[in-house]
Amino acid sequence: MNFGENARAAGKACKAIGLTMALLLAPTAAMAQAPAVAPAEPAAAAAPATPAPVAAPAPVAAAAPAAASSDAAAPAGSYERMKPTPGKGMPVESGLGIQTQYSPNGEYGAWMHNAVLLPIIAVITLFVLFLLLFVMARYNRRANPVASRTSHNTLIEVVWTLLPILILLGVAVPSIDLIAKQFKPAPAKALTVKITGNQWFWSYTYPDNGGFEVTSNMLNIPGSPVINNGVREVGSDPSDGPSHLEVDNRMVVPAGEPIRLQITAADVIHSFAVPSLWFKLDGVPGRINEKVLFIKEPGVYYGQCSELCGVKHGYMPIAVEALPRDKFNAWVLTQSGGKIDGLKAPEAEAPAAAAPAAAPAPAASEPASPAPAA
Ligand SMILES: [Cu+2]
Repeated sequence: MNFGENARAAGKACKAIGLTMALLLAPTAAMAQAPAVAPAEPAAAAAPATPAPVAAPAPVAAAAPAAASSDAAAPAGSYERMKPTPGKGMPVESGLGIQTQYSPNGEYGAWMHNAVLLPIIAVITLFVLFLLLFVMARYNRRANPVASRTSHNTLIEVVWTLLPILILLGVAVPSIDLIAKQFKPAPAKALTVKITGNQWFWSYTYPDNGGFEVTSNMLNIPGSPVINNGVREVGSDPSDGPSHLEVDNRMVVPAGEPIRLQITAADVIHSFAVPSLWFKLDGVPGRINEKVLFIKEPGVYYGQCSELCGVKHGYMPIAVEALPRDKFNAWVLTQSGGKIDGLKAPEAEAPAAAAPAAAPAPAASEPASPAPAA
């Protein structure tokens, strides 16, 4: 039995090594990036909560000059609130398992869950079940009156030592690889969005685009008690997604490029989580956590605060609207104080030319006090 205990110890040691490596790798990668944070926001006059009617018609007018100046790509360059695709980026009726993934890490993680972990655990469970039943049937007192006194078998002891090691290694390699990928810092040119969790809503700041801030509240549900005063009811706009998940002002980001998300909180710990984008990171007061978000294709993706944060914890959903770059730029220009001059994306050339056109509206670099939204 010595050998059996060794096997178990080896298994545990292997797991411990895997965990230790993971723990060592992850934070270093995250920390390496941390200090760069807190881009002194120009205290942009955040006029988000007030324009309740989601400014659906306004964008057209505001975006028009930008579209005109960015020459050829003009027609596609105006912003319109995106209507979500049913079943995409949201939970589905009687759904089981992981939501369909729309990021490279998400696809990797889902593959690991579906093709590595589930089969391994299924085989092990069935094997152990078979052994239990076999022993019960074959070695009960009636079937096997004279018990064997064998206590050692070298072959079987070697097998049950090596096999768990190999299985754990097989799990550890893709697992550590995935963790390393998840915490790979964003490229220097990536767009930055700062996310703040509040009791009980989210705010999104765009330091690269003039520092404006968007406040995001859950829409009220018809026939239910009012959750957020002054916010319209879900379904009152054709672009609304599911109740409990849809918000008045979404976090709008470009699709197909890495985005640096910096997450913090104003009061208690919140957690920014969007299952279909393989993204979950805590927002901790006084700290900034950072991770890269990459969304493969345009769409609306829903999530929820995932850290118990008070009575309305269940009423602070997350809606991420991923748009093609030109439409994202058009959206930026619909925001009071929104600018595109600091554009870091590869397609930066065209919008850079458009920047002067954008500048005249707000007062250049400083806080746009003459809130044009109202
Ligand atoms: Cu919360």
